[in-house]
This record gives sequence, C-alpha cells and structure tokens, in this order.
Amino acid sequence: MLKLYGFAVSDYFNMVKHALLEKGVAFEEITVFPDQTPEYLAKSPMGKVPCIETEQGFLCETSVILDYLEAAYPEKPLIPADAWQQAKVRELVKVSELYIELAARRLLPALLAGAPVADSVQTEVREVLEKGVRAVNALASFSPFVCGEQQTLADIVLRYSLGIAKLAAGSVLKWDLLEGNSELKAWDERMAQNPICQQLDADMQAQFDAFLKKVNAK
Ligand SMILES: N[C@@H](CCC(=O)N[C@@H](CS)C(=O)NCC(=O)O)C(=O)O
Repeated sequence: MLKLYGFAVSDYFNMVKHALLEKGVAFEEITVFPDQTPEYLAKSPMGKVPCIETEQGFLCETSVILDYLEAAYPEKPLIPADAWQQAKVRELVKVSELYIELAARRLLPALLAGAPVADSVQTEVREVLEKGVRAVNALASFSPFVCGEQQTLADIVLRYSLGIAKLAAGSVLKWDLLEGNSELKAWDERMAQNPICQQLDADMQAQFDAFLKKVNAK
C-alpha cells in the first residue's frame, strides 16, 4: 500500500493527503518531521515532507507527487481532460505555490518561534502576497470551485497555501489577507465545509501545540 510521510501541521503534507482522500486511494500515513538524517534523506533527498513510498520507490516534491497520483489513479480525476483546462489548473497551482505559499513561508520563523523579521522582509512579503492574491482573483472563476464546476488540484493547493498565508499575515503582519476579497473569502469558507478539509484542519489543530513545542525546543 502507498505510504505517505509527513505531519498534520504541514500544508504541503495536507495537499497530498487531501488529494489521496478525495481520490479514494488507500494509503498508510507515517508521521515524520523534516529530518536531515541519512535514513530520511534516503527517502526524501532534501529532508522535507511530504514524500510518498510506492512499490516502485520514493517520491518527493508535492506538485510532482500530485501529478503522479493523477497519472497513477485516474479514476477520480482532480485535473480536467482538456489540455487547455489542465494548463489553467496548473497555472493556478503554480501561482498559489510561488506567490502565496512561498511568500508566506518567509514569515514562519516569526510565526512559529517569534523570530524577529526585518521591516524590509515584511514589506516584501506583503507586496508579493498582495500580487499573489490579485493574480488568484484574476485567474479563479469561483464557480463554485476556482477552475469551474469540479474541484481540482488548484482548489487543494490554493486552500492549504492560503491557510498558512492567512495565519502568517494575521499574526506577523497584522493584516487580514482576505479583507476586500469577498469571492476568495467565500470560496475559502466553502472549502472549509468540505469534510476532508474539516478532518485535516482538526488533525492540524490536534498536533499544533506539540509541533510548536518541537520547533521551539531546537
Ligand atoms: N518543495 C517542497 C516543499 C515542502 C516543504 O517545504 N515542507 C516543509 C514542511 S511544510 C518542510 O519539510 N520543511 C523543512 C525544510 O525545509 O527543511 C514540496 O513541494 O514538497
């Protein structure tokens, strides 16, 4: 059976777990934290989570894993069949990761461990997030999902990217990322009603304090 390595507070882990649950793929979850030990690096060469283990071997990098799952388990697709529609989904996935997730990630040391964050970094992150949200609004149809009537990988990647960005923006920048973005906010609230999101959010809450302790014990 496919194995998924990672931990419940990780947004990237949750993207893959959400896709597996949505697609109905059986998997075993193995809780691991990012790790630079030779044992874990043999599974995930950057020591990051998530990674998966298949009968053929290990695979890391969330977008690559998501693409693999689409190809290997096409029964319940999270990518449309049409080439153009596929590209539009991947465009939103890319924008969400580059300009929402990765921008917000720069604030994680401040969010999780209270590390000081230079004003220049705060300004840079806010600028990227503003543009990222603007790009998402320009690309998404919200009808009711971001790329149309069906839930796709774009909804999944945006949802968990936005989760960390809302948290970091609110806590570190004292800024409500979704203020003035009513369609995006309504979509985010709709996604939060999805039973899989609810399950993963509950798992994240349950692990959050222990994760914070682990981060701050280093
Ligand atoms: N590019 C990676 C990023 C994954 C990532 O950054 N995961 C975090 C946890 S949410 C991690 O492992 N951080 C530890 C590190 O960067 O060494 C992917 O797409 O899977």
